[in-house]
Amino acid sequence: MINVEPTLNDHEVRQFIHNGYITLENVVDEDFNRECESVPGGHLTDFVLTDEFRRNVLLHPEVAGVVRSLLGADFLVPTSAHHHLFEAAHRGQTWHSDGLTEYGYGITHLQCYYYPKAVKIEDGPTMILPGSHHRLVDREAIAHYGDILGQLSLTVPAGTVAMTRYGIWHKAGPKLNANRRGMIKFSYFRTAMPKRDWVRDSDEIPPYQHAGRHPYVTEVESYRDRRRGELTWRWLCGLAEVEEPLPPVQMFNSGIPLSEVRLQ
Ligand SMILES: O=C(O)CCC(=O)C(=O)O
Ligand SMILES: [Fe+2]
Repeated sequence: MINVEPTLNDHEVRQFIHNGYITLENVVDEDFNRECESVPGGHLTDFVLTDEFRRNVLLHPEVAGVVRSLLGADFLVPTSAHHHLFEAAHRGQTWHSDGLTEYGYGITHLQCYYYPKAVKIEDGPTMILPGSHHRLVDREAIAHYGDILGQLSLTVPAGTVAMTRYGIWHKAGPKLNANRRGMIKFSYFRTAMPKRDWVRDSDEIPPYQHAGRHPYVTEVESYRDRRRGELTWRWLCGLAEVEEPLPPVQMFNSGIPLSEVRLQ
């Protein structure tokens, strides 16, 4: 099996639980980014299955290291993707979460956004709301929101991969120019119940530490967030008995177990 080393430690796993995302800036090689700039918009399969895409993006040691840390050893490697390509100026999407966003506290799915080209504020960056991944609501109920305190525009250098909890609220932000803005979106899935097998200083499981309130969170929701975080932490550490369907329910994504991937 291709060797993938975990890269996150206890603290970084807890930060991911709290924020619902992690960004790896400028990790993909410049030449490969340039190749991806001419990829057409829409559903992608053949390109995603190439050794080149796997080596440069899907199994890049930093990207796969995060996946290995959060989804365990034999995760499903994406076999399809969607290229969200915008050219004309537009007003931006409305806030939403995607597809069949999962219930439950386990981390079984990572949805990733890869930006082959740098994204500036006028290019219509993806916007996310850190910490929103447990707020499962009807899409229509959040679509009318404008700016939300704490929202983040992913203005990023070329070759950045943002890795998110599937349920995180997000949208494409308003775009002011006619330049190409691409984002290739793909998902990894868990196949086995978790244990604490990321980077560890000791075998003793440290308690969950709540990182405090996101800017839009008030008192009661804050202790709900703390509790949700604790439940996810315990689940990831193998302390919770709650079983989740593995791999989780998928709507349009597909994957191949890491143990079955062969690179030429
Ligand atoms: O392209 C983006 O920045 C986000 C697109 C998106 O979230 C969607 O179409 O579901
Ligand atoms: Fe979306």
